[in-house]
Amino acid sequence: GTELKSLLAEKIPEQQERLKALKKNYGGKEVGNVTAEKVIGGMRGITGMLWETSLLDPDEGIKFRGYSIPELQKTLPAAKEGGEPLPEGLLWLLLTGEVPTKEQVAGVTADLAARAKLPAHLPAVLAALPKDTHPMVQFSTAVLALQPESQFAAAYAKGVPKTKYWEYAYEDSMNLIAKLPNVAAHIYRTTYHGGKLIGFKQNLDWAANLAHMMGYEEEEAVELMRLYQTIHADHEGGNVSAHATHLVGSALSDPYLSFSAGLNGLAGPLHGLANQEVLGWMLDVKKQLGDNPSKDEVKDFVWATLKSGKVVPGFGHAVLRKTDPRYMCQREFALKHLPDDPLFKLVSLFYEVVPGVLTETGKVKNPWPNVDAHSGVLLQYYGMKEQNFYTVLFGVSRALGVLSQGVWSRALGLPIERPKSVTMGSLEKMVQK
Ligand code: FAM
Repeated sequence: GTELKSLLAEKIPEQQERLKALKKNYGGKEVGNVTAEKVIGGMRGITGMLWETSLLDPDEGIKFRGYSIPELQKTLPAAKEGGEPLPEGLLWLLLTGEVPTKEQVAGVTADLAARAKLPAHLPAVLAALPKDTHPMVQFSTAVLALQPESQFAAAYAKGVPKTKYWEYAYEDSMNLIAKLPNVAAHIYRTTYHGGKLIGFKQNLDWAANLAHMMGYEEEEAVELMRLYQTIHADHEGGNVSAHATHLVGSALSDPYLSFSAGLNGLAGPLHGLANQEVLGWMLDVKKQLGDNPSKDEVKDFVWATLKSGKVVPGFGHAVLRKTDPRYMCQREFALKHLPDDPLFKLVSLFYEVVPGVLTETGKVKNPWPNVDAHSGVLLQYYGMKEQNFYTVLFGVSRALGVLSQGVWSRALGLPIERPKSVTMGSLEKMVQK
């Protein structure tokens, strides 16, 4: 486990020098323009932040430290021959930019296991919430309930030098990432299975333990959890959960405070909650049109959704302009493990019908499916029917990306974020000049 931290410590000085040179030699260079439409339209396409762990190309999709999802599946160590990547290996890659060996991944698994124990007060905090509290609210509350153990907050209060911030951000991030499977499983078992908790199992990898503590032991379900935790880990810096985590962290709020902020953004129906919304929408289709509706029936249903002023969950994206590779790898998994599943057939039917309708609206910039269009169907197949829990699994994974970047943001000394806002009056003056 300490091998990861020392490799990271080796990498930081050269990147600090690189950023200093970039600022000194090219600081005054323009990188794109800002129009009134971008100011009004949610800063779409404005280049305005640094994010090292991943980069999103509108056509290629996500690259994690330069690796696509198929490349990760080929390159990262797996639990079994030809199996899905171990998320611990992705964590190593996101933090260091290097692909770890199987032994190095095992070291991270052991290090996280040693940090996984929850503090005694956590169950009582969650038990105090109303019974039907949404799992994402429970999850964000739990992360804040873990904040008293923040080493970053304690070190800052003691006045440690800036140059050491990244070390405390690293310790907090590893402690938090280690505890998330436990927290998620605790929420799942108390919310849906009468509070019958299943204990942490030594020498299981991080994702396998998450599945185990939730009550899923089937090898294929564990393989799905490894894939799921890998593909949701990061999606560059501008999406709401990454950006919120980044923004709050830039004020030197510790990793617990900033990740809780990121989770609150992930809980939005236009962002991470869409995976829950997709399942709800699919069950509506099934209820109304039965198990194998015709293309025309689905088309009418999609139009009805649009006419009622609702979005079609699981389709579209603010950056992507092609089908999300995170959708495609889930499709591969389904073709391999559950080719005849009725809900998978329905997802495939939506893939044939929905983009055409969204294109017909003339306003949707990306009519193709995103990661959320497929994820719930896979979880359902292995028995995880509680769709209101799905975004918690998304959040557990997203911690790998946003907390790794948080360590780097502190190491690079990125300043507090403070973009300029305008009133419509001042904007009118600017554009009417
Ligand atoms: N269904 C209906 N309308 C859609 C749509 C969809 N799937 N995607 C975009 N539009 C509409 C959008 O609402 C806007 O309409 P108005 O002008 O009437 O407001 C218009 O098309 C232009 O929007 P856009 O530029 O194409 O998309 P945005 O960049 O504004 O928004 C999304 C991107 C993802 C928020 C949008 O595609 C959406 O609402 N999708 C459905 C919800 C969803 O699946 N979110 C999950 C995204 C996923 F990547 C994640 O974060 N987990």
